[in-house]
Amino acid sequence: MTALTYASPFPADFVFGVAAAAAQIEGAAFIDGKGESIWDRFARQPGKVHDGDTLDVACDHYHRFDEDFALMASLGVKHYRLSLAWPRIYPNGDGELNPAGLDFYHRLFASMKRHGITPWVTMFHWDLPQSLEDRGGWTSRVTVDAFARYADTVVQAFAGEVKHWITMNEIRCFTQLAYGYGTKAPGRKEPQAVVNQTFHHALLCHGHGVRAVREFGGAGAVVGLTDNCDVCIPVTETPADIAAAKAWFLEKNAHVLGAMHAGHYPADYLARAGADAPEVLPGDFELISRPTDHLGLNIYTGTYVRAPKAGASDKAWEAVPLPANYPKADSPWLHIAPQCIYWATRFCAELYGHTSLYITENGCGYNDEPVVNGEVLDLHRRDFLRNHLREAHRAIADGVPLHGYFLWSFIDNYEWEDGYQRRFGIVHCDYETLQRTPKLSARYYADVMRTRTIL
Ligand code: PNW
Repeated sequence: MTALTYASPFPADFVFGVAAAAAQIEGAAFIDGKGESIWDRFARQPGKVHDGDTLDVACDHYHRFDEDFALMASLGVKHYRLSLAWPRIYPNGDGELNPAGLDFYHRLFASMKRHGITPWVTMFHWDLPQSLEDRGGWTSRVTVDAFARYADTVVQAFAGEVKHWITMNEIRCFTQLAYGYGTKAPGRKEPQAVVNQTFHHALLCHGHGVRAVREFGGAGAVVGLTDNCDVCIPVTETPADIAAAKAWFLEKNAHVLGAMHAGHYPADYLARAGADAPEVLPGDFELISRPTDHLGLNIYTGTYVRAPKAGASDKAWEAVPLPANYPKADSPWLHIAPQCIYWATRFCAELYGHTSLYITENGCGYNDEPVVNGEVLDLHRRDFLRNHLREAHRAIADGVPLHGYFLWSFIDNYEWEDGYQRRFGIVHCDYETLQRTPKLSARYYADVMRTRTIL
């Protein structure tokens, strides 16, 4: 292989795609037998979601997927990461199967095929069936057993249509943020011991997802987790700051990536957790640490880290607080730090030996992006993409096994507790008319995908 230089195109087999998730775009929340999800319930509780926005209609992708895939194809999109709505397939999480749910996805995959788009399918992207939450949700092993059955069902049903599987999306968001901080559905504020147990159950479900693909996925099926690892960036790219960032990365990601890699919870994680450590049953880690084919990373931002001044601290690292005027998107957590792409992928390869990495999400959310004379001039998003793609390119040039990039998101959608006000799409959605209008960033990304070059 000839070396990649600053101006070279991305490698010929590098995957460019776009991403979305069922609950955020499908709508049809109570149609054709779909059961209630924890987000359907949470959105109706006063004060939980911006403006009380619900998922009932969203982008109405349920009825408009053909139009959406035609638009994707016209932009040259060849890979689309989507998720399956568990409550569409098992309205109560377990028990009775809803054949109309499977039919919907068969029709959707057929449309993708007609439009020349390859599906990358996430089994679980946060829309837990409410019935399972009523029985303990992620705090209970009932959910693990139900997920095992659901994973078997979907892999068997779609083995002919889907070859790229992702088990879970962002474990931290539906455990720590949902059962600890309470900002995401179901909005519980449990003690850390309970939260740690929800992490453990999510890891078990990931293992069941891998098992299901190995058993039923058929020839050529591949599977991995999508993690939103905590990301750090060395303040200066000097050996001392890089070593500090690496130590920080190991510590912050010990309970998901570290545990999966080691085949047990790392000793320093157990020491920090103390009495709050999760309960582990015999056989759990055989499932959790089953080998995968790839690791997906959702990367949006990062923490700056440096080596402490000599004698200043007994820690190996020091986090650097951001000044108040540091640039950010409208999502309050989304500080703009493009090197997050480079360092997250590089550390995953170096620390855990991953040989096939994908950015399964990267993007930015803004509030006011009006259509003016038929255009949304989102130069801010064009810049964001450009700068982050540059860091993906740099990672590849440095030998990091980064094989693809999925932009979040194809279309503006339901941004969870921020409702519809926060727009992440390269396609604008008018929530009254449901009209789709590609933004300037869509034209930009189309040109990048076509030329495989950062323009
Ligand atoms: C991801 N954070 O969520 C999700 O996978 C998507 O469903 C979501 O729409 C997208 O990113 C944009 O938010 C995140 O606090 C939520 O750092 C929160 C954080 C990161 C990602």
